[in-house]
Amino acid sequence: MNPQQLAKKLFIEKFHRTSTLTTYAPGRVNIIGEHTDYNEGFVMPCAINYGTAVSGAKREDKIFHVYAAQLGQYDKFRLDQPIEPNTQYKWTGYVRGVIKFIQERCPNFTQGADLVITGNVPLSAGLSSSASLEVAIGKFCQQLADLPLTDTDIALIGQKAENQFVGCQCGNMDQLISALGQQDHLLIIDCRTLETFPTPIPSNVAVIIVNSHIKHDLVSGEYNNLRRQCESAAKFFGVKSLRDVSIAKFTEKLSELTALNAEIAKRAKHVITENQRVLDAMEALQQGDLRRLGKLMSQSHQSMKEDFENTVPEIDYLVELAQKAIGEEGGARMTGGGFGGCIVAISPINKVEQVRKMIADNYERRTGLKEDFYVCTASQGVNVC
Ligand code: GAF
Repeated sequence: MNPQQLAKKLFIEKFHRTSTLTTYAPGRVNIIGEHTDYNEGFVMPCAINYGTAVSGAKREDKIFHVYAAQLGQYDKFRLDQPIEPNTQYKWTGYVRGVIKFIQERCPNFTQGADLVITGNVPLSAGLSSSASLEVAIGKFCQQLADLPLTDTDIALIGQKAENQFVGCQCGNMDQLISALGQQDHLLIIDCRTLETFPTPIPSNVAVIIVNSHIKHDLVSGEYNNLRRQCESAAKFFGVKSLRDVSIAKFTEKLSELTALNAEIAKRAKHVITENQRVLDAMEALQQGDLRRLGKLMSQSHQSMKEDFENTVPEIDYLVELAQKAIGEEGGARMTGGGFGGCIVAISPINKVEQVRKMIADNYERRTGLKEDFYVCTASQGVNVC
């Protein structure tokens, strides 16, 4: 049963009536362009065939009564009073935060509802389960009260909730791809202008995700700290964001910045070169040049490992194994915020079993952790079902 069907079924069981509205938003995997979104640069994610469903119906009052089925937990709050965090359960921040910032845009939104949330995005794996929840909730509210919000508005409200309500200073990639993803396409996003460039995934190519099972949690200080370091680097160059620093300019000023703060220089190097890699990867993909795409992915991983310093040994090992099995006809790298989570690999379809076997034969033996292996389909963004 998919999450949409399950959410509808659970709604009947928990609230003893039939739901009238169900929304679904996918998680994401990022092919290349890591930590570039909040530097107003470029990213290349696709929405995946795992997501979060919200199913519910209006109430007569102004109360939201929410059941999170995967956790067996409830939350209840009024929409006609200031929305405050519920510190008991972390997930409630994604729901309450989105509604709070919807109300900032649409102050008359006080329509109550009963709803059930469920999903199948692996949690704390760097596949954006939280962004998919924010976007699914945002779409649910938009439909519930016919609010004048586009899917892009919903994505940006989700990001704001995460920044200002939950406390993670994330960029806009995860929410935008969850809202705007396209079937069988990667989406290159200009995170400054919000322009999107859908690019078809060649039919002989598989997008593989491997979960390392090293848990990653973005609210933990590291992510916010990396973002602050990037902002300091932008200040050094006298620009609004690192998007505005060319590789030539960076090279010219590198020794000066390194003398000032070597760590910040390394962070900047990753972001500035990664932006260029996304643009090069777009070209490689359009030309069907998997070898070049693979090389760029591998450079991206090296850059995270050496300069952004957000990989962990288990992830490095998974990348090494996948790359060994794929050879030069594709590539592998860590995907998402870092410090654990998943790797993504682009491989010819006829090599998928080799990759699976290479990892199954070695990863657990070395790390004591059993990986999860997915071949994913690029999916449609948020929808009503
Ligand atoms: C996380 C964040 F939520 C994104 O905004 C992005 O910065 C990503 O890490 C790294 O590319 O998923």
